[in-house]
Amino acid sequence: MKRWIADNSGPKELMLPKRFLISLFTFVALLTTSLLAQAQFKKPKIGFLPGVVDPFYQVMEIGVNEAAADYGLEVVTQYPQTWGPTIQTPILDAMVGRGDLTYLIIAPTDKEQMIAPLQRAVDAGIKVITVDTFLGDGDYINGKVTFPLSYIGSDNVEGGKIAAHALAKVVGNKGKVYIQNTNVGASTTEQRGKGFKDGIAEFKDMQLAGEDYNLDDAGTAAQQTSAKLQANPDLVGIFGVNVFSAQGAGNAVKSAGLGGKVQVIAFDATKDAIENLRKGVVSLVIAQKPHDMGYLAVAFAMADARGVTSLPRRVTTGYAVIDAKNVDDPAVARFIYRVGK
Ligand code: T6T
Repeated sequence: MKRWIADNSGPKELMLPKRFLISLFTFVALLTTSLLAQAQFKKPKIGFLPGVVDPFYQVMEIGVNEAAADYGLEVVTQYPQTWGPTIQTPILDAMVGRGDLTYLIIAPTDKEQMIAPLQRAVDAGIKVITVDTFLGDGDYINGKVTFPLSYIGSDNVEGGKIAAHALAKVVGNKGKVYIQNTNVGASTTEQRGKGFKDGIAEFKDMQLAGEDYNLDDAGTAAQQTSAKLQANPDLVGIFGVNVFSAQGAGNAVKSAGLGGKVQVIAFDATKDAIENLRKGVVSLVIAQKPHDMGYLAVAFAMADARGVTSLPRRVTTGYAVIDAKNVDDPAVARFIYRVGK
């Protein structure tokens, strides 16, 4: 091939070596193929719909945003102000109605009542990943609901058992205990309650003095706990199944002057739970890994969009169990939910 170059001395012929030309053609061909592949790949646009505004989901959002930044993806996040399908469904419908989201990462607030609204999202072409909570029985391979790509969250029955065993240990394997729970129908807290009851049943000298539902409100949790403490002066321990349940239970124990006498096991490692641990009101804090849940959910959406077909339908994220002895160990303290400053 000939090329002409011009300078002051007039045009000259430039000969390009054959090997160079072959490399050039190969490079152009590869570039074209890769550009075509990129043009065909549409980056996912993700909706993130947590269960409620609380430090657990705020840490999850940090994980979501970090993964989105790493992959260069856009995420639209909408928080319900309170827990429940009545509040969550219209937000979900509005997210579907936007028409631009291709994946939805959601913590369904009710395992039955959120099935139909999420089926509508799937029918509109949105792929669903559930984080923290599940739909149906959580078995997305053989269970009654199989449309979500995956369920990423803690093993909550196991979490409830950890709480029961820890409480039994601090109270000397005997006495009456009580559960502060949130909402019937929330898969996570229901499973924690079940795991706790199963765990307590292993101790012949321990009894369950009841379970109250606070509808995810710390004030209600405190009132119910105060009433339970008054009616049961021999109560030795309380399991607070999540952020607001543990907060309310802790406040009631403190205001009754029973800190250290009635032991509280707190699920979720908030600042408040850690302060109560340091004061001796709470004897154990069970930290989940919401950051991992959020990060992995975005990574799963990206992988699915890229054509990955072997994504696990269930990912269990694990716990860090925090007590007064290990709370300052950096390997454990990194799981305390830190939001803002
Ligand atoms: O405990 C978490 C979450 O796992 C649960 O599903 C609902 O409550 C929290 O968000 C804490 O408030």
